[in-house]
Amino acid sequence: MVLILTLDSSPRYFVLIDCGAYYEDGLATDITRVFVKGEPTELQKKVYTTVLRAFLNAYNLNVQTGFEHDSLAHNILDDTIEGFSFSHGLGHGIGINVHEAPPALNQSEIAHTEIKDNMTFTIEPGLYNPEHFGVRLENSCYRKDGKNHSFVKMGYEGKLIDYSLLNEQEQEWLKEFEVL
Ligand SMILES: [Mn+2]
Repeated sequence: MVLILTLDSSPRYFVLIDCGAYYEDGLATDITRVFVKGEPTELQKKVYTTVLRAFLNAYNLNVQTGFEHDSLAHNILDDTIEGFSFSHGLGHGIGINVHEAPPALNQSEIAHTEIKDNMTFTIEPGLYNPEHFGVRLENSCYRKDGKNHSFVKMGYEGKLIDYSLLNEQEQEWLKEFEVL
């Protein structure tokens, strides 16, 4: 488990928890959530909501390859918030190992392989400013009937969502995760 405390200029601490567990038969899981102590700043909400938008779009829009999923996320995250960048691939295959391929969700050659039914992988967009703070939201997912599904049913930190930044479609998609 990785637990990162990131300190804003005010006492509004971000906690990022990236963790997973192995099922008895040896299959891995991986999830990341971010929480805030106290009332978040507008910037914290903007960064969090932008990362959430990247997740919702990459998860729901019907594209076939990891390369296309990754590109969708970059379109939302790149050059959106000054000082913050999306500095890693959107996701990785997951199975007996926490990181394995195929599939791969990034800009590499192997990511041009089509994501097929029953493949399992993560979707984990993020935005980071090394001097300030970072947000990553990660779900373990699988492909079934040509659509992405999530093993993760955990919801999101409501205080950090700026609904005015989500369009109607994104608000609808979010309902799938409105659980504890
Ligand atoms: Mn991961």
